[in-house]
Amino acid sequence: FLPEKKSVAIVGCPFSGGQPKAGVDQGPIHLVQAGLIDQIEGLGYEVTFDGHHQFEDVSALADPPIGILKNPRLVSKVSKAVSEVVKQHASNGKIPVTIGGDHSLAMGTISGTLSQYPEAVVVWIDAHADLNTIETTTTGNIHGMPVAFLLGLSTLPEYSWLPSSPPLLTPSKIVYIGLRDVDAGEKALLREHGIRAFSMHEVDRYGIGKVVDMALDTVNPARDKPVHLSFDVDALDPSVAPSTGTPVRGGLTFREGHYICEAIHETGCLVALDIMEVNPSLADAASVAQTVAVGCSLVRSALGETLL
Ligand code: Z70
Ligand code: MN
Ligand code: MN
Ligand code: MN
Repeated sequence: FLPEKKSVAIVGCPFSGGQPKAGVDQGPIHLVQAGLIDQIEGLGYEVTFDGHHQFEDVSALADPPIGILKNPRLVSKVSKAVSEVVKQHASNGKIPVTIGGDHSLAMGTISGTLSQYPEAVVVWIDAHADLNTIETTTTGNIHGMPVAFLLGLSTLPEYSWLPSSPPLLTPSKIVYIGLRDVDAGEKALLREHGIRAFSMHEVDRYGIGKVVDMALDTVNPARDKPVHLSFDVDALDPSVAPSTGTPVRGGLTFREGHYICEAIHETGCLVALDIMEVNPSLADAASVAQTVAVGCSLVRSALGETLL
C-alpha cells in the first residue's frame, strides 16, 4: 500500500469552528511560515502544497446549534471537503499531512484515509479522547467528538456523508496514547466498546517505548496495515507545547512525543498524518514560536528524520 515515491501533500486547514477559541485557524499558516515545506523537502520528499484550504464564509451559512452542538453544519461541510482532499492525495500515492486547525477536522482526514485504505488503523495522540457523542457532550464543542462520529456512535442527517452503518472506523482499529483529561461519559464509552487506550499512567509505568509497542500490537500486530497518525499537540505537556486551546498538565515530554512519531515512521506503515490544535494566539511570542517549532519537528520525525 505504500507509495513508491516519497511524496507528501500538505493539507492546510485554517479552521476553528469545532471549538470556541479564536486563533487555532492561524496554526497552519504559522507552521508553513516556519518553513515546514522546506523541512519536509529536506528529508527527500516531493511536497505538494496548493495553498491553505479555502473554507466557506461562515457568516453565509445559517448554522444554529443542533442540541448543544455548535457550528454543526459548518464543521460537517469543512470535514467533508477535507475528507475528499485527503482521499484524493492518498489515491495519488501521496502522504497527506493535514495541519490544523482544530481536531474536528480529523473526521475529514480519517474518513479520507479510510476511503482509500479501508484496512487502515488510527493512532490518536491526545490529552483528550475526543469521543463524546451528541448525548454525552457537555460543551457542544465538536472537536471533542470526532471519534464518536467516525465510529458511528453519533449520527445526524447533516453528517450523512460519513458512513455510520457500517462505520468506516471500528473500535478495534483505533488506539490512544497520552490521555489524561477524559470525561465520565467518554470513560464509559471506552469501556463499553473495548477501545484500547494508553493514558499518561501507562506512559509513566512502562515508558514510552513499551507503550508504543503495546499500542501497535493492539491495532497492527503484524505491522502490515496502513497507519493514520492523528496528533493533537495538547498531548504534549504545556511546558513543551504551550500554545494550544486546552493545555492539560502532566503531558508527554518533548522526547516522548517525538519518539511516538519516530516509532510510527519505523513501522513503514504511515499513510497519513495530522498535526492539530496549534493556536498561535494563545501565549506569548516565544511560546508560540516554540509550539510551532515542535509541530514542525513532530512532522519531520513522523516522516523519517533521525537523530543520527
Ligand atoms: C472535552 C469536550 C477537547 C481538545 C479539548 C474537551 C475536548 N472533552 N479536545 N481540547 N483538543 O469538550 O468534549
Ligand atoms: Mn484532540
Ligand atoms: Mn486534545
Ligand atoms: Mn477538558
